[in-house]
Amino acid sequence: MTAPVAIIMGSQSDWETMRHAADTLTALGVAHDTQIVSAHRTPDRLYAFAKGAKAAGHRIVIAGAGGAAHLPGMTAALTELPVFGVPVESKTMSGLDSLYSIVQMPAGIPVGTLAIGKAGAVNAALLAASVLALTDSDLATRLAAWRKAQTDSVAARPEGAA
Ligand code: RP5
Repeated sequence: MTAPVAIIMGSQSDWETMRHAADTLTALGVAHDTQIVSAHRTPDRLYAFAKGAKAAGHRIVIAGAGGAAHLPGMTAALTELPVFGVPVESKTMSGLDSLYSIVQMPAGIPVGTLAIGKAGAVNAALLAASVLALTDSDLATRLAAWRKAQTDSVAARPEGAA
């Protein structure tokens, strides 16, 4: 069976960020497929992936890219699947360029845009899991347990305080 979540990224250099999406999905028991698909360097690969993603059985696409980050928007233009965009932190502009490139979509082609960097990658995975959990009660149970463990891990007082 095809993985319900496809994680795509513009470059190998994005993996350091996007692996947090993959790790989070793994922790929740959500199968995912991970590919490098560049809007600029491999446009034919992008077209083939996005046009075929729904028929291939994917239900959600998480797309991470940095700089002039056209990957999430172009993917959303080519598929009806929900696309969550992760702005990868860039060296020159700390990811603000990535964020603006991804978040400022024209009306009609939505990209659900997350925070810059690791937090965005983790939250894209959690959002994907939340959507899938609407029709998967076992996943809903695992997601609730994940959230409870997170809550339980937060101390009432800061370590080192008097
Ligand atoms: C984007 O350009 C990628 O998403 C990456 O974040 C950025 C830099 O890519 P590399 O030059 O590191 O391959 O397309």
